[in-house]
Amino acid sequence: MAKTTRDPSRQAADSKQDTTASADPASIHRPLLDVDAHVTGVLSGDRSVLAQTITLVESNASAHQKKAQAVLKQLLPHAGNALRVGITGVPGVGKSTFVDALGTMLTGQGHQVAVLAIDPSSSITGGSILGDKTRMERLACDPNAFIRPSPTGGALGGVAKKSRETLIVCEAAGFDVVFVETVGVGQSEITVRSMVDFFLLLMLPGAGDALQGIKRGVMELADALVVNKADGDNAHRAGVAKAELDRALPYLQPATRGWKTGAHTCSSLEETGIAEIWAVIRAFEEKTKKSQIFFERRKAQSLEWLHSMIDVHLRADFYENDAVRKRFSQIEHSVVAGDLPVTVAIERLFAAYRGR
Ligand SMILES: Nc1nc2c(ncn2[C@@H]2O[C@H](COP(=O)(O)OP(=O)(O)OP(=O)(O)O)[C@@H](O)[C@H]2O)c(=O)[nH]1
Ligand SMILES: [Mg+2]
Repeated sequence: MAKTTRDPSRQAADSKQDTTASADPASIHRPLLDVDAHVTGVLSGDRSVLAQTITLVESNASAHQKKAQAVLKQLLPHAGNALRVGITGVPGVGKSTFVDALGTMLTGQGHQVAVLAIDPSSSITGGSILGDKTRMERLACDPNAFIRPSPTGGALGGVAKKSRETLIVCEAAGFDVVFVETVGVGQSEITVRSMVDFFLLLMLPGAGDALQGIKRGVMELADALVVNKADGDNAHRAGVAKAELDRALPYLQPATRGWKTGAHTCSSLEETGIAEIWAVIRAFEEKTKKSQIFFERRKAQSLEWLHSMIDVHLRADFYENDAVRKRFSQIEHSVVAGDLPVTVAIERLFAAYRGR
């Protein structure tokens, strides 16, 4: 269990500045939670506290971030026990339908399933197209499942930071399988790859164009290539696409040392091939745990996270620096006008940043 030592001075400060509740409409009539209440609530699997804790973790307000860090620090020793599975693929390939089908199968077997979404567009538009609960109808009302749409706001790095922290919170709450869904349109696949154990690329059936403009690099991130919608008129085309992938796979770099990425077909709608894909995921887990590669990857991911967070913090610190901001537009102007070489501009900006 979590330590229950209380820090009255911090609690007082927190309650004074805390506006978490107003950010979450559902919590308007809820009392504010202190750090211990967040920790014990999450550890006991209380869904309402879980949702409030994720809201706290996602908040950008500095008072919330301080409190969130205190909560996360206590939750961390209880995290890490889930199998983390990333799902990517072009818009409409059936990611949510697939997760609904597989997730429902798993809760039926006694698993606790959490679904997180990383939506690269939310960092631009502030909207959240992924993790749409209506596309996961059964999981959305399954007591053994929890769906969290993508956090909004901030650059992809910021969204990913929040998602990683949300993952820790979900694991501490006892979820033993966590799916991370992201739309396959670029950088977000790499981000998700860096936070999951197994990465699955969903593809569309289509003879002759099995590669579907999906970059080789993305295919090389995947531990399984799955042709979805293998039903009705598409069943045959899905088989052809799989055969084509089978032929292409020997020429691709495998994503995980000691694991042969395979091609598979399934229908998320008719729920065929889903159990077989889960068997592949479990075989992967068993094999990579035995060879230690599973644990080595997790360690490498923690380090990668540390370094990417240093980047995020340094960037923010630089751009928010008063001296930098004061000089920024003038220097930008001079660079654009061709009056100032970029190298000199950098020297001046960093001199300002360092207070020289
Ligand atoms: N025939 C068939 N249709 C499917 C299958 N899986 C999904 N679909 C349909 O494809 C459409 C898109 O499915 P989603 O699960 O929302 O796809 P997605 O990849 O999550 O989409 P985004 O989140 O928008 O990127 C829906 O109309 C689904 O009903 C399948 O196995 N067979
Ligand atoms: Mg979706």
